[in-house]
Amino acid sequence: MIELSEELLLRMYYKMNQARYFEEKLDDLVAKGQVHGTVHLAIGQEASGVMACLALEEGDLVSLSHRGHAQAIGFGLDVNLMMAECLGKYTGYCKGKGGSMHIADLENGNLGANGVVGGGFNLSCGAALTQKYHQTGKVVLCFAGDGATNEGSFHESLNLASVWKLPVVFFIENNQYGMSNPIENHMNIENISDRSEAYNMPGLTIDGNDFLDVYNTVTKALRYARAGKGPVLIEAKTYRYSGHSKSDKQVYRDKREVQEWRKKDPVLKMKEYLRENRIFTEKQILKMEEEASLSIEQAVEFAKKSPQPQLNTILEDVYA
Ligand SMILES: Cc1ncc(C[n+]2csc(CCOP(=O)(O)OP(=O)(O)O)c2C)c(N)n1
Ligand SMILES: [Mg+2]
Repeated sequence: MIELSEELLLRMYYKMNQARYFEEKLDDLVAKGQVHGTVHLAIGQEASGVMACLALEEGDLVSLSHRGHAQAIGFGLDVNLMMAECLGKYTGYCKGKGGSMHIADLENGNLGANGVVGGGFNLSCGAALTQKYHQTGKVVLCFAGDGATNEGSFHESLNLASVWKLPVVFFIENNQYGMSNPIENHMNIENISDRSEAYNMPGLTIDGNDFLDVYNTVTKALRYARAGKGPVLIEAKTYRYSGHSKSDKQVYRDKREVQEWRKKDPVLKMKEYLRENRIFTEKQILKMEEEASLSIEQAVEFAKKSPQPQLNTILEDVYA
């Protein structure tokens, strides 16, 4: 069991709430037609997204999935710049040209969210090879969904990462669906972590709604990879309450299933833990929630007031 300081626990709770509020707000803005392009919400997946990143050390790198807001918030991205990007504003991380699925910050080690399912595996291996070659002591945390582990890039990347003992942790958020397809329809195994056996690397399945399970497991995996022992595969079992993206009517699942998962809500579970262990007063808990909520209100203000990209910048930052 890893010791957690009060300061870290407060930061964890703040960030979990920030991720929840960010997405609830974004959902609102989508409904009002203020967001261009599609958006993938991870409401219900906050413990896996946020906590995995909080286990990282300064200078470590991350590659986000297309459902990456909670992951980005955990990694420490500025919610003002994230919200501006989602609203297509020039002050956003990619000057408003990328949107929700392309929030990247290369200078600070965020290799980017990725609209290509499974697109982060190879990028993460490349970045991990760089770390190994230059002996930086840094590790890459690679996020992806359950569906992405059926892509060829997953298998190619795990194979090479194992052969070359790359410092990378593959973190799979198994939210039980790939779009409208339940997991039992797209893979014939119980645990995705079993796939690690084919590549002779450690594979672990954890409760992705349990903040401590996520934080402790990722911390240990990062230590392993940092010590030069090679990659690790982690599967975090979790659930998304919202549809796959903004146009999803969710006819493929029973409402009762969503309600069952809501009983295991990661933010509420963390709150219960703080209460039961009497780590903080009710006032301190509430203060974290209020501050998180306020930061998102301010992010929306910032984004709304920000300018649109000018037409003459349309060819800037074009790579191909
Ligand atoms: C290469 C590729 N194939 C298909 C798609 C369309 N697509 C977008 S999200 C998605 C499902 C991905 O499922 P999963 O990896 O479980 O992630 P989740 O959406 O559940 O977070 C698909 C098929 C895509 N964006 N890229
Ligand atoms: Mg999925």
